[in-house]
Amino acid sequence: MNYSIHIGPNIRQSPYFQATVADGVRSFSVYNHMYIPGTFGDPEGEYQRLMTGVVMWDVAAQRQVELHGPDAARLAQYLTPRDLSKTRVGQGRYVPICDHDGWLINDPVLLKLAEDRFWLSIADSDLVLWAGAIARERGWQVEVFEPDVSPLAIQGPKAEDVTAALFGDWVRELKYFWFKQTELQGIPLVLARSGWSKQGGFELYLQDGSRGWDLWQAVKAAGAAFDIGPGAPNDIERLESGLISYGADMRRQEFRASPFEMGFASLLALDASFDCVGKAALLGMRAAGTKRQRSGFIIDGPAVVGNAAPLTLWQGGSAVGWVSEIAHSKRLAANIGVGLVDGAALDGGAALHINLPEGARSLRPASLPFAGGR
Ligand code: THG
Repeated sequence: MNYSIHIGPNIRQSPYFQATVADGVRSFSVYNHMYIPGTFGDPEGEYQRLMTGVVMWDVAAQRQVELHGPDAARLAQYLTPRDLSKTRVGQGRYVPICDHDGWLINDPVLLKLAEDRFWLSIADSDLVLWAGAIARERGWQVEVFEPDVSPLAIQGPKAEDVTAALFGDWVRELKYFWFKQTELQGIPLVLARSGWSKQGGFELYLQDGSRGWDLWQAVKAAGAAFDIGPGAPNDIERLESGLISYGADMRRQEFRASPFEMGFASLLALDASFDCVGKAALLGMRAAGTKRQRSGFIIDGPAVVGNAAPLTLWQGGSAVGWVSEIAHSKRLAANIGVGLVDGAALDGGAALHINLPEGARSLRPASLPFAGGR
């Protein structure tokens, strides 16, 4: 490869950037206009650590959109078709966000910090513009902005021990997606049981960007006894676990998908009395029924290398969907992938194929997740 992507001023550096450089980061991607580590040079070892030990990830690119003010709860509910009426202060929720036509434009974790204060911990799209514009157009009393908040994830079966060593045994009682405002050596942060893996763990939402280096070192020091190592959200593990990646699995325009297609039907409260963006369109989609569905795939042949996806999914000469990401899973001894496929193509049972750079490969549908987590 005779090209590289340079580090420039248009893309933001995370508060952990220098710490990850010092610890040997080898590649970055860009997410929410911010560099996010890809690998520290040992993808296999980083995967094994996540599965059997503990890893620390710079996920500051999971930016927060804060809603603060008398109409914050009203805005939060208007932004998502998921019912928030039973969400308590200190609780997080996975909330699909749709546009007015019912297509997904983000799938954040919502944190309710107070009755009048929320964070949307967003996937890779500019939700701050969307939410801010809706609030202003409606004349609601709520400030919408990106606060100085930068998550650091601790993931893996030993993540709880590391986090307890840092904060105390109370963290062991924290329920999934619940969080607490706390501090570490004077560094203000929100501690949540969450993270983009199914191996268990926590996310430390740093609330002072000038302390990124300090927080990274504190976690590294407490984790040393558990052989913690740096890593990044892992494509193989997320495919095995069936975790959704907005931007890869669906995206506004090019690869649009509805919450029904993505399997979020049970998260929608379309019969509740509250109004939300896209409600009419979603009711229409529900009445019309969904043709496409999210599915896993097992891809035949030798181990796939690299990541050629997104790929058109073919049945004979007809395009019947697309595969958004593929990888070879050693744990499953199989090539796996996820995508969206016409239900009718599955009913027919006729052979499916994708075209990899080296040639066509047959594949068959598989249910998600491929593998269990913790
Ligand atoms: N943590 C935080 N912010 C995030 C992510 C995260 N922002 C970007 C991205 N990830 C948002 N998307 C997701 C997608 C899946 C999950 C969380 C955020 C997830 N899903 C579980 C599952 O699918 O099994 C649980 C969903 C549920 O119980 O409702 O965890 O990871 N801070």
